[in-house]
Amino acid sequence: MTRVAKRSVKPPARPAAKKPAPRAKAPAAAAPAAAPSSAGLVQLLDADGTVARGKDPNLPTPTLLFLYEQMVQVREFDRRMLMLQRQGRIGFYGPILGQEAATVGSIAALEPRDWIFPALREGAAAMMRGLSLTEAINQLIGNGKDRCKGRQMPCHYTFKEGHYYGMSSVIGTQISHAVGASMAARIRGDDTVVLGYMGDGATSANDFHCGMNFAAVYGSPCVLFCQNNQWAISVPISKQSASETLAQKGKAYGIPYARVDGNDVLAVYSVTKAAVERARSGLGPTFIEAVTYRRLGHSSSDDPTRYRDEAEVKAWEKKDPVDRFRAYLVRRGLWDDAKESAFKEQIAQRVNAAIAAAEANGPPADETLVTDVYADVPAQLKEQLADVLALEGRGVNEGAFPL
Ligand SMILES: Cc1ncc(C[n+]2csc(CCOP(=O)(O)OP(=O)(O)O)c2C)c(N)n1
Ligand SMILES: [Mg+2]
Repeated sequence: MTRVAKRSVKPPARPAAKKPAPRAKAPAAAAPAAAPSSAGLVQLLDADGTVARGKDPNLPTPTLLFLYEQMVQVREFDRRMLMLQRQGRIGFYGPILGQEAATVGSIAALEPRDWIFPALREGAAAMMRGLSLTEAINQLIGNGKDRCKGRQMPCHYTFKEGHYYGMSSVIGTQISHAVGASMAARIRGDDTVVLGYMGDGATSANDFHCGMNFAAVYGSPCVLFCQNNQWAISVPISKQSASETLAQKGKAYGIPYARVDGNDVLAVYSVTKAAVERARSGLGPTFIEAVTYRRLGHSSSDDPTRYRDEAEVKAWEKKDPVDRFRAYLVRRGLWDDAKESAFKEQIAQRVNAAIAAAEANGPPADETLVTDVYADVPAQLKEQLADVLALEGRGVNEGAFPL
């Protein structure tokens, strides 16, 4: 073994340390904000569902009803899926309660040919694009009819025909993917627009910088949409960013930006529509911050009562996006109690039927463990599969995750 010789010479004397300049006092961490700044906030619907004179975008009745029905459907789907998780019928679920307007309103602003690159809470987009509820539940269960054959985390739907890109758990990655896909569309010469989503937490990720910068420099035909739901698991927005708003980050990159009340579906739809049209007409990207609130836990594995105040949640319940929009529809004579109860009954039946259909599907075949990666399954994988098959019926690891 070679030994490192001891130093025989003295190390040079260090230059006399300069007295360090007094450090600026670190700002005290702001308390989790119950009421985010209202700077530049676009709002059309008041808390009670009234639209100020001259501000009503006057959307056609079928569009208004579509927005409302989708919001109600996703809320019911969410409620039922959380129940299934609590009953052990699915392993995990990420709810969107409180964010229905931000999700539904922005997706509805696209044309069917446009692509969606979702973040954590836009599963409703796949269903709005035609993924059946049964297929969505197949994915949550990870059964044999799941397109991903149980290889993805629940809620990571994928729906190519609906131009819905499979979500990645790795926060922020989809931002640069969305920008890249929009560039691809432009190079191909079509007028597809890409809507890329992110949460407030993703604005601290490298991909946010890469995506925003690239989109700005190349004038990519995309809309980057941030659902600022005030929390990134247990980290409040006040510890995520020192900017007054997230929208203003667009300014630094040279991207036009907008800040919208994310619990106001009319405002979300209108702002996103304008941004989509801008992108489609070759005027480049827009960054949108939708100010909203995640009313439940980050996921079914989270307990938000451990890190946030219930009073904050209660304050946001009063800004409920579904109640607010229903009040608007009722005022316009487009909705009433009879329609509400008939529709809720219809949705409940639709979800019940979808659960029953999905639960009737068996698990993926064992063989699928080794398919889809190589054109020809390599020998060592064949061998491992044979070992797995040999365990079948012998009660080994039955029903338990073998860790
Ligand atoms: C690169 C990366 N870092 C950390 C995580 C762990 N993680 C999962 S979700 C999440 C918070 C995301 O917050 P936000 O972007 O605000 O989305 P939200 O959940 O509020 O919709 C974190 C930190 C991750 N998945 N990927
Ligand atoms: Mg968040």
